[in-house]
Amino acid sequence: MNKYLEVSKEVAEALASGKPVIALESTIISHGMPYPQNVETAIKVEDTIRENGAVPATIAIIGGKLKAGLTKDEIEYLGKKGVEVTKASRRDIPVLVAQGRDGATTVTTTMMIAAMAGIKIFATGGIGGVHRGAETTMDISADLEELSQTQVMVICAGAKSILDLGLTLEYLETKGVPVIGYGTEELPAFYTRKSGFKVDYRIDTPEDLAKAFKTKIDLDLKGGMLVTNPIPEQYSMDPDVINKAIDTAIAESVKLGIKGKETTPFLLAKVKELTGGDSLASNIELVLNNARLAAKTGVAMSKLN
Ligand code: PSU
Ligand code: MN
Repeated sequence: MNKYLEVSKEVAEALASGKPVIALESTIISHGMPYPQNVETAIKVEDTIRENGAVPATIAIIGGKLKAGLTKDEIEYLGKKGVEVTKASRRDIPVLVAQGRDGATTVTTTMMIAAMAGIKIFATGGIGGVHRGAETTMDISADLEELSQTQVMVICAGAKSILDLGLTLEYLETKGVPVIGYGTEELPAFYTRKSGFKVDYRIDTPEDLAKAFKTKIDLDLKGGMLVTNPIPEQYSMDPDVINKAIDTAIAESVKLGIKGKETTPFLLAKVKELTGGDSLASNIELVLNNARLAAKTGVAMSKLN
């Protein structure tokens, strides 16, 4: 494994001395936002994690290496290349690594590489899930399988209603993944604080999040924990505006016959196009909010033994 894994000096030193480290994904950089906002946000997220007492480890596949901890130049490189970088899920790793290629890591592959490096907590925007119409397309994100087998806490703002949120929760229940609401009983839906669906448990402090996940690790229960952190009120969007955009985007993807790994990036780009700069601004703020919570939870976890 060490042959393929490359942990940056800063991240390796932090892990060796028991300092909290927070993993970050790179698909959000290459596929999630336009350049240069993607690079600016990625750097701002790293700074936010440092300001809150932890060390950031942005994860990607570069030149066939599984990297935990990127330089600013590497972040700039991924951000500039954008959607030309392969969106890398679990199935993509062997070929990309064998051929010395680049890959932008999704929630799935970020969890995998974080776990290989010994990182326990990962902050992002939104996760993949069960798509609407999955009863015929079988389009279910590999993120849900990864949450069921890899021991990393994922802190997100819920999932966008480009997905079937009810079916996504059912799938996570079947797979034994605890879904926590941070300060809420309701599953947030990324741009909005409400979805109409309940989470399994409400937890109100980073200390209690850390304790719950530490207990899962101590019990040797495989799989992760999904923490859903609602977007701050002042940045949340009008549900009617966002849901209308989502419905239009889905109708268009069906009409164009979009399939497989293209589905999520297509829907995300379309929703963004339809809602203009508002959704980008909200997206950036919710990621920063998740980074803050992840760093605080990491600090709390490093105090437990
Ligand atoms: N949902 C979002 N923003 C994202 C993604 C999903 O709101 O950036 C990205 C994440 O990297 C996630 C991936 O892991 O898309 C899921 O893709 P798929 O549905 O193809 O599994
Ligand atoms: Mn899919």
